[in-house]
Amino acid sequence: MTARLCNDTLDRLPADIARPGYDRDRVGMGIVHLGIGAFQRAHQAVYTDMVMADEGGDWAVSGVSLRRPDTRDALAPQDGLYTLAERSNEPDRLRVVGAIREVLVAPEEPDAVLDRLAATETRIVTLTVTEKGYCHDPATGELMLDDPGIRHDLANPDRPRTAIGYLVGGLQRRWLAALPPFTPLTCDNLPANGRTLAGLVLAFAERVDPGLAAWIEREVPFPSTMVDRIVPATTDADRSAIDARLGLADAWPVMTEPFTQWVIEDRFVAGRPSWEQVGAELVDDVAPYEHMKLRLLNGSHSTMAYLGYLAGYETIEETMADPAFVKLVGDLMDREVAPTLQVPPGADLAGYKAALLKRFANPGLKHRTWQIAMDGTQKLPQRLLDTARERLAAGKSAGRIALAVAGWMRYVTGIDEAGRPIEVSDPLAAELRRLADQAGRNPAALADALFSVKAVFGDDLPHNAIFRTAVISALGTLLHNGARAAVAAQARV
Ligand code: CS2
Repeated sequence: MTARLCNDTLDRLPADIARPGYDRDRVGMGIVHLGIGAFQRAHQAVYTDMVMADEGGDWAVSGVSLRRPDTRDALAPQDGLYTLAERSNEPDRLRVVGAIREVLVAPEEPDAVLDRLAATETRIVTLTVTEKGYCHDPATGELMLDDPGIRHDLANPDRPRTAIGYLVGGLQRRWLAALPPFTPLTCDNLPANGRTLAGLVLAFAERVDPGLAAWIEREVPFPSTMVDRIVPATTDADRSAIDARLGLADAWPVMTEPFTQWVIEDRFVAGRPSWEQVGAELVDDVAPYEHMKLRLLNGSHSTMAYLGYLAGYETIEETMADPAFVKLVGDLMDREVAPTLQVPPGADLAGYKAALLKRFANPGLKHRTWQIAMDGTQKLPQRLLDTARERLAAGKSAGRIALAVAGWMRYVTGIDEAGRPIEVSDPLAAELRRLADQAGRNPAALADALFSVKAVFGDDLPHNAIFRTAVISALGTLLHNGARAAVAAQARV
């Protein structure tokens, strides 16, 4: 049997594989990460690993799984080590990352997680819990007090289930012990993610203890961030390929692209790693970077996910091999999204868009359209609908966004163009299916039924006659002629 990757086998790695450039036993813990998964392991953990290699510092990470034990089960026998593979059309570039010191599984040991959050040495709490992990209304950004997780956490503060419950529980313990707070640092693709998180934490804390809420409001900064790196789910074929290169077994390597970007508002209450030394950008205001990334990258991703899936394409790369899709995405970026952006200082918008088209076509990534299609109700507002709102308010058209939204509507009916079931993964999947089944396949009826989901469309968009007409017309083409025809028709405009 192949030996496992771990501290004791690190020196057996082939020379071309990078490894932690510091003594892992000599760096202390400084960061707790909520929602440990592939994205954090390909992004924040790597920046922190590089900082510790450059200058040491007590920034090792305690990773927390809020739900499943699988990451802990994979990484604990490996002393937290795992391989990061950068894929492109060249051979994979591999490095073993050492920043993660332990993985806690919150449902099994809520006390241990709260203790970590309240520990003196914890100075930053990073989060990647995905959009739905914030228990907020995607259209308004407000805490959903009737969310079952939030209700549970308000009633059971010592064994929370949600990220918000843990953050407030940890801060409350520090407040009661007269310890300084930590800096919560959200790294999810939410609009104004730091400000949104602050609102959610304060709304929850207010119900726990108004004194605690006042302390948080006064003392705790919530920097916003823009995070960017494409990280598809690891497959068994990836595992075998990595094991063969390592000569060791790694139960959960992470696949990614060479590109990476992290823009962070520089507001920390108890220090931070020198992430700017290893490529992160520390700025005063993340908003322009966030709009550029969420609207261009993620907006295009969601467009390709729904329409590409319906057209029968399994991956983004396959979708990008279809010239009509390349044209649609290029036009969406150039003609509909870019005019809404305030370009960040020093950024080259044309270069950014061109790089995105190349990143999407990366042949090594095999990024599934189905994976990106997940949780559309949580993603559409910031990725596509805010752009549409701004355009409509300025008297401009939003036909490509309307087609993308129609693609989502067609997708959540749960039946593909060949009549096969689609496994729609979304917190509102059942509700969407019910609405779609009731409405039937009449484009106007189906569009109006789904427009009624306020958490996605708010009160305004469904009443915008121009947008509604454009969505109904695109949905009609999708239902009658299919996604390839609808995309080809849009490409001719
Ligand atoms: C993707 C993102 O799954 C998705 O919804 O759009 O995860 C995307 O790959 C990242 O935001 C890239 O930074």
